Amino acid sequence: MNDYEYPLTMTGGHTRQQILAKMHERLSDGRLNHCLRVEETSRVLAKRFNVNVDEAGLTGLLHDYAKEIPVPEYQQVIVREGYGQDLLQYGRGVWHGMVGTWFLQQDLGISDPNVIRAINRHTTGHPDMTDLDMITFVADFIEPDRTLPGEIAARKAAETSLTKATMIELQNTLTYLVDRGALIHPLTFSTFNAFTKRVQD
Ligand code: DGI
Ligand code: FE
Ligand code: FE
Repeated sequence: MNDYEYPLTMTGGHTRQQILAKMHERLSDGRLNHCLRVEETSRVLAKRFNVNVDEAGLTGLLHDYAKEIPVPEYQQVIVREGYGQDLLQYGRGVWHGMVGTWFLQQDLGISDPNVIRAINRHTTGHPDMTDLDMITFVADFIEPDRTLPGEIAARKAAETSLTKATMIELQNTLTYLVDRGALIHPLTFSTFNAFTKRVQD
């Protein structure tokens, strides 16, 4: 079991035990364990690519905090907090990143801008993703329980390049969404285009 403590300035003053208790209220055991694996993987990637290990670890731990919040609660927040009507057509798959941070701020007072940004961007990506953003994005995809061919290829790429690993994940996600006939968020497309150029540079 991981037992990393994070600076209280980053956690809204909460200890690890308090954060885990709150996560337990919001998440199934399976998803909570996924979060713990993403935390671990994020810390490994942060050391490998010289990114702040506390920021990466805490982001990994909290990235899916809002994944199981009921749909009507999301719909209320999207309307009331001015996220825009357009976002309502997507589902929790898209909402739990960009709207999920609202719940993190409410429940735990998490406001570290780098942590919030990386969680906001962890599902769709963003054309301007930072190394921390890419670490969260990639760790989510390559944590040890992920064993599909695309995930294995991304894990291999992440030994040397966050950009290449991110690109593999974007290709897999887009293919998956197209095959399912799902609505694709504009950020998913713009991130894919931006990374198509980034890997060429
Ligand atoms: O939360 P996780 O399952 O660990 O991983 P994630 O945050 O990357 O979410 C993946 C889900 O989000 C997966 O079901 C695909 C979905 N998704 C990603 N981009 C888009 C999307 N769904 C829609 N409809 N549109 C997108 O652009
Ligand atoms: Fe997620
Ligand atoms: Fe996840």
